[in-house]
Amino acid sequence: MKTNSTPTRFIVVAAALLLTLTGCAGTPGTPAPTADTTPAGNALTVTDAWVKAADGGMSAAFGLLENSGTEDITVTSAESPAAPVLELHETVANASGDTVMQKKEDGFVIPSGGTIALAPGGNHIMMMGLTAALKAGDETTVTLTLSDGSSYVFTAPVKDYTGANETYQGGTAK
Ligand SMILES: [Cu+2]
Repeated sequence: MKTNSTPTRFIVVAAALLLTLTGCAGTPGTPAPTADTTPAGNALTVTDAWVKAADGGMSAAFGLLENSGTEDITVTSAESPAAPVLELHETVANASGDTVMQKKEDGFVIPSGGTIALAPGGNHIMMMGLTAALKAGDETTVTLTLSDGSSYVFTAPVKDYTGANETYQGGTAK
């Protein structure tokens, strides 16, 4: 009798402990805190956004991008219902001295605590193959994808603007 009871009791206790642990793990609770992994999208703000009015073809989106975070933010791509293809462009002088725009392969980098301005004649978000005319007074949305996988959506009113019609490197901006 005596030699039997001790192991049995031990097994019961062990089983109860296992149940407790399993029950604990299965309980829905608060996930482990992820303190210093704030998505870049939370630190980004876009103000003074606007899109150039156009009957079709190409247009561009502009605005002031501000980074209130402690890490640099890189915008890697953009999307909008206004056009199937959006590209991040910079404006540069080419070998013959003409002002041309081209894809900014490394994306737009907004330094920690700093800003970058997207403006005619400078960096901008190119919209190619407009799905419909963009008329002054309309508005559209632009979604920016950031290098950490987070995103930022802003609404931009459409405005008439003439000037800064740079040539697209390898094509014509019309
Ligand atoms: Cu462009």
